[in-house]
Amino acid sequence: MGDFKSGFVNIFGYPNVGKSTLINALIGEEISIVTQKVQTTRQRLLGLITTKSFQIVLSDTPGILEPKYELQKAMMADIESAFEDADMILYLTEINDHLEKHLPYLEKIKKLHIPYYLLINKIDLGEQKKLEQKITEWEAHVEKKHIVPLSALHKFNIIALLDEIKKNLPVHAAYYDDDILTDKSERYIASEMIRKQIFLKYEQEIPYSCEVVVTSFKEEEKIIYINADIYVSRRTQKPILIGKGGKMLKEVGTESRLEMEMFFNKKVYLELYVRIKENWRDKPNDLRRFGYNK
Ligand SMILES: Nc1nc2c(ncn2[C@@H]2O[C@H](COP(=O)(O)OP(=O)(O)OP(=O)(O)O)[C@@H](O)[C@H]2O)c(=O)[nH]1
Ligand SMILES: [Mg+2]
Repeated sequence: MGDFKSGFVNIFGYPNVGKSTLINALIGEEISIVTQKVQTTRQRLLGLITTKSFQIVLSDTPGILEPKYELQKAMMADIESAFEDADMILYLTEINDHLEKHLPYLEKIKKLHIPYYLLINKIDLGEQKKLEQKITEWEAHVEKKHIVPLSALHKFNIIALLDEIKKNLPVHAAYYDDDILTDKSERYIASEMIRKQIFLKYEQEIPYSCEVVVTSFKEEEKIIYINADIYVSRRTQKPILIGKGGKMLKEVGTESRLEMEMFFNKKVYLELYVRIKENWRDKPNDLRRFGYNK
């Protein structure tokens, strides 16, 4: 066991670049929710790949932003914590990005003196010529060996990236048991599946004003009984969430239940309640209770 390798490989990038899609592609399971909206991920989440010779401890993180309210400050605190414990960094960008906004982060990463990769994601959205152009632009700032083009969505170049990660893992004992897939509980994963449906189905402020807490998770041989509270931050949001005759909330329940059944490989009975917690996004106590880094 003397040459077992293990390390924290932390993914960073602006909102919506595909960080959660990437961790799912690397792990091979949907452990982190993905939507087309920015700021989908709110908390750092670990995903593990363990074999006989190595353990990769990946971290998905929220997208980098200028915090405007307490929840966003907590999201940034998670990014900071992932910065501090990284053994390796995967900094994700998109093929159509301008370089300028990334350069300050790149400088910060270089100063850590740990292995890092500049990943160019969503290459399926650009022509080969465009990609070559983008790589040339990046080469002015990053050595070519650090640049990896990929498509997290289409799982293109994921194996090559895994090989690079393995090569640069430090020699270290495993940090977690070999049967652990993520640091998050089944309750948390279930709550995220509900939040995902809220992100997919509602517009404007609603997704950003909701938090989901699983209050009960009872697993029996053939079925899991799950109760969850959805908190809104203003009274007026409750009827919007529920929809006419309860239609919208019912859809959220059905879709998230189906996803849970796939993930847990069991029948699920799901009950949702909508509750009001005025202005929770700005209250450190509420955020702490919701599990944020406050
Ligand atoms: N075309 C294309 N779309 C992608 C690719 N990777 C991710 N996406 C899409 O980009 C959107 C955002 O993906 P996420 O994985 O949620 O992005 P994120 O960086 O985790 O976003 P936040 O959690 O909000 O910071 C989703 O609609 C994904 O399907 C890719 O390789 N190609
Ligand atoms: Mg995400």
